[in-house]
Amino acid sequence: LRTEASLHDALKNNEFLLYFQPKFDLNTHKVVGCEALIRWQKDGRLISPMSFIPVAEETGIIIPIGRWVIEQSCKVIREWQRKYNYAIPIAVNVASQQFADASLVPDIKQLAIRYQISPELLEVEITETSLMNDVEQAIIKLEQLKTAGFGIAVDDFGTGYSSLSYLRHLPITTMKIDRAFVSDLPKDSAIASTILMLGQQLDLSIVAEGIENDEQLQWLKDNNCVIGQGFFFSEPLPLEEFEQQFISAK
Ligand code: G
Ligand code: G
Ligand code: MN
Ligand code: NA
Repeated sequence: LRTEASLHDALKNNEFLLYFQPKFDLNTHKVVGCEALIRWQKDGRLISPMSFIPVAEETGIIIPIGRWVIEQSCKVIREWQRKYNYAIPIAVNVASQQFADASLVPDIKQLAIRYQISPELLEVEITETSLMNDVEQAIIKLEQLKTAGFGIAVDDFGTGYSSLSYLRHLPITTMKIDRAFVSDLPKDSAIASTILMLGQQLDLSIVAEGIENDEQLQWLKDNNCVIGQGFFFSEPLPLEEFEQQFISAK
């Protein structure tokens, strides 16, 4: 049952885990980062975040769950440095309500200090829609995160209703092209081209999501998109598999 009580128990009983999806340099095919994606392991089955994140948001339990995701990611960053001398940024998804909560910025800063990780190695992914809920507050909060050195990505870009004039004032470092627009490539490329041009004008790093085939990859390379993720390269993987495939083999 996806109720607040069952999510609370899941946290207490350590039933959540993170999968990691690599992000690649599209030209060199080197891993340049990864995205942490939560799963719920319940009675031997993996439950997708799509079926519990909405309930978690409605009930407010997304705050401790989101904090758990950030803490786990900090631990992994630290372990990769310790075990493999390996450092790539890990991106965590921050839900709308979690972004609005006053504890987010102090929590992230405190966790980065506790795990002794360099803040550039932690990136927050915030959907365009969450940012536009309250632009004035978003600017204040993003300034705090940026000043502290964390990476800031706008997730699912193109699906919300950004005011372009506000976008200019948001201290973001990365824009992620929503996979809906990547899946239209190469045939329908108007939106992807526009986002890429906008990102280049604003001097942002652009990540293409949901790359599934070589035609999409070719179009993105031809249009100067440098970073991407998607099933074409790798699905999200459990920690050990990510380490085996992308770290220990190096
Ligand atoms: O991993 P998957 O593709 O099944 O994710 C489905 C959705 O759940 C995506 O929109 C993704 O951003 C979201 N999601 C995955 N992990 C987290 C998380 O840790 N926190 C939040 N808020 N959303 C997540
Ligand atoms: O909303 P967000 O961008 O955080 O969503 C991440 C989700 O996208 C993850 O659940 C992941 O499983 C999914 N995903 C990652 N790569 C691909 C892909 O190439 N195709 C599809 N359909 N989904 C993908
Ligand atoms: Mn994301
Ligand atoms: Na996204």
